[in-house]
Amino acid sequence: MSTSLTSSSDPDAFCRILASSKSLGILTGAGLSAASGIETYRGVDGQWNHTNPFEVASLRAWNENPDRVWTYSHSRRDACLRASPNAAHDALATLSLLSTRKRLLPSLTDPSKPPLYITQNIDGLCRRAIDSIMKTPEAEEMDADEKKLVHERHIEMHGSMYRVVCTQCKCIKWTEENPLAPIFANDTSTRGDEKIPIDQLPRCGGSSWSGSNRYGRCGGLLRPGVVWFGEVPENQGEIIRHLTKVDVLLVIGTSSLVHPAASYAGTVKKNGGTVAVCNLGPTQIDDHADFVFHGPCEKTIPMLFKRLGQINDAQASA
Ligand code: BJW
Ligand code: ZN
Repeated sequence: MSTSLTSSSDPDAFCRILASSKSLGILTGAGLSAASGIETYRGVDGQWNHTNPFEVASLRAWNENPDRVWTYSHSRRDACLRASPNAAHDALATLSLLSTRKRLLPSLTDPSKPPLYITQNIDGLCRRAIDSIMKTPEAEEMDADEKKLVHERHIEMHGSMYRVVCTQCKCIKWTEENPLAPIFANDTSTRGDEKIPIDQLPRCGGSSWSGSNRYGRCGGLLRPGVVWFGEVPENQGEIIRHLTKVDVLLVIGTSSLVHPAASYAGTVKKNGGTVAVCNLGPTQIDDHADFVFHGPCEKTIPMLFKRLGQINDAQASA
């Protein structure tokens, strides 16, 4: 982004723009899950402060040291399985409901289409919040196609820690089984630098694999179904296709240091859209954003949506 704008932090001014959005996009990062107890990556309290990302989140690391990658992935996955969505996940998930969209986003070109929800997070907490809200009585007015769209327009661009991919037969499996291999049943912190033999790492067909060669049970080494540095993030075509139509982009809890997600705000600005950043503190893209709301997103997002509802209700009854 080349232009520098003077950003505003006026919630009412932003809510008026949000209320007139015809196509909303949401981009989230690790800060969204901080209040759920999941460590962010960067910053003083971040994962990369005590773990070298190139030892655990690159294809080279995987090829050289899959046990190190799995030990890291298991401990993060274990923490995420124990965590629950927080108030920011829940507030964003309400936009999956047709009734909420009609009230909060009355100008959407197609109210039956939920906002484009792109997350860099691999922790599944956004999806869990959406799944819970889709089980509430408010979701009953939505038909099967409308519910399907909610899932289609929720994109986990860096993959998911609940997905594993077999490096041999290439099968993809979604699982919340924990641990994925008996070796991780013991406290990993007590193992020190001891290497785990490759046949004790998660394998295709599970730990009781007994020699079949079948697809999905071939005994091959499983890898986490996440996107590492140097790999191409998922659904890029779809993201760019939708993003060019987005007129308001909410960028929540991301340092905006990792590409290509870091460039999405620029795409929206280039197309004349509005960008709002919600982050604990300053980020790379604040100078280019139209609105910046500093503070914990588990507070700012519910606050903005509450205000948006009040403004829309007042307008409707005027
Ligand atoms: C709160 C809060 C609260 C805290 N409320 N806020 C040089 C220039 C440009 C690009 C490159 C370059 N060198 C290499 C690249 C490419 C590279 C890249 O961008 N590197 C940069 C680091 C320089 N990118 C890639 O390799 C990507 N692939 C790629 O580019 O392919 C080429 C291609 C693209 C498109 C089309 C065709 C080709 C892949 C990136 C994969 C990232 N993977 C990871 C690891 C996941 C695996 C695992 O954990 O096991 O994904 S890295 C990590 O960073 C993770 C995250 O999704 C990602 C982004 O982090 P995020 O979410 O922003 O978190 P943080 O911690 O950085 O920030 C948290 C924020 O929250 C902070 O700002 C806090 O203030 C805030 N916060 N509490 C609100 N309560
Ligand atoms: Zn296999």
